[in-house]
Amino acid sequence: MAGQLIVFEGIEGAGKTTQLQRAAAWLRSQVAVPVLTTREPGGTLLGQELRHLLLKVRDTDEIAPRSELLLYASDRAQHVEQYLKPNLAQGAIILCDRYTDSTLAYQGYGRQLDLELIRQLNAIATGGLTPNLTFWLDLDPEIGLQRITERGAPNRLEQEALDFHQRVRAGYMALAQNHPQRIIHLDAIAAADDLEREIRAILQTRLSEKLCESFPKKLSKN
Ligand code: T5A
Repeated sequence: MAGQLIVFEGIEGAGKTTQLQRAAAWLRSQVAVPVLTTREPGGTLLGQELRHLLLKVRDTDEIAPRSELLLYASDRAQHVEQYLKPNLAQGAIILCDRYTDSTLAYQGYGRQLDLELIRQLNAIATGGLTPNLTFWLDLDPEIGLQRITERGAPNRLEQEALDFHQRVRAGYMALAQNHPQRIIHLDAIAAADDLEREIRAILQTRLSEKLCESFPKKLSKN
C-alpha cells in the first residue's frame, strides 16, 4: 500500500523539528511500517549542498529571490524523486520538516514572488505529490526569532527583518484557510509536552482512519 507523507510547517523557531522527532519516536512504537524523518532543504546528498548554499550568511553576492526560489525547487525535485516517492511506494510513514507550503509562505508571501508561478513550480518539483497531513506550528515571529537567537548564530533566512517573518506567518494563515482539511493549526506557544500530546491525538485519529487495517500493531490510545 502507499505510505503517508506528514509535513511540519511554520516560521523559524516554531518547534517543528522538536515535534517531528517526538512524533517519529512515538509512531515507531505504534506501527509496524517504517517511520522515516527528513527535511527540506537537505533531504538528499545534492540537497545538503543546496542547503549549504541557501542558508549560509553571505557578505556579498546576495541570492536573487527568483534564484532562491529555483534552488528550493531543485532541492525538492531531487528529494521527491530520490527519497519521498520510493519510500512512500514501500508503505513508509514519512515525517518531513517543511515542504511546498514553505515555498509559498517564504518565497510567495515573504519575498512577494508570484503565487501562481510558485504553485506551478511546486507542481513540477513534486510531480503532484501532496502531503496527506500538515501540522502548522503557528507562533509570533518575535518569539520564534528569540528562541533561535538563544540557540546560536542565525542563518541567512533567520537574519531577515521582522516584517519578512510576519508576512511568512500571514502566508501560512492564508494557506491554512485554503486547505482546512489538510493543514492543522497548532498554537506553538504551548509547552512542548502539550503540543506533543495534541499531535499524537491527531495522528491517532488520522492514521487510524486510513491505516489501521494494514497494521499488525494497533495504534494505542496514549
Ligand atoms: N525555506 C525552506 C524557504 O525559504 N523556502 C522553502 O521552500 C523551504 C523548504 C530552512 C530555511 O529555509 C527556508 C525556511 C528556513 O528559513 P532550517 O534551519 O531548516 O532552515 O529552519 P527551520 O526549519 O525554521 O528550523 P529551526 O530549527 O530554526 O526551527 P524549528 O524546527 O521550528 O524549531 P526547533 O524545534 O528546532 O526549536 C527551536 C528552539 O526552540 C525550542 C527548542 O528547544 C529550540 O531551542 N523550543 C521550544 N521552546 C519553548 N516552547 C516550545 N514549545 C518549544 N519547542 C521548541
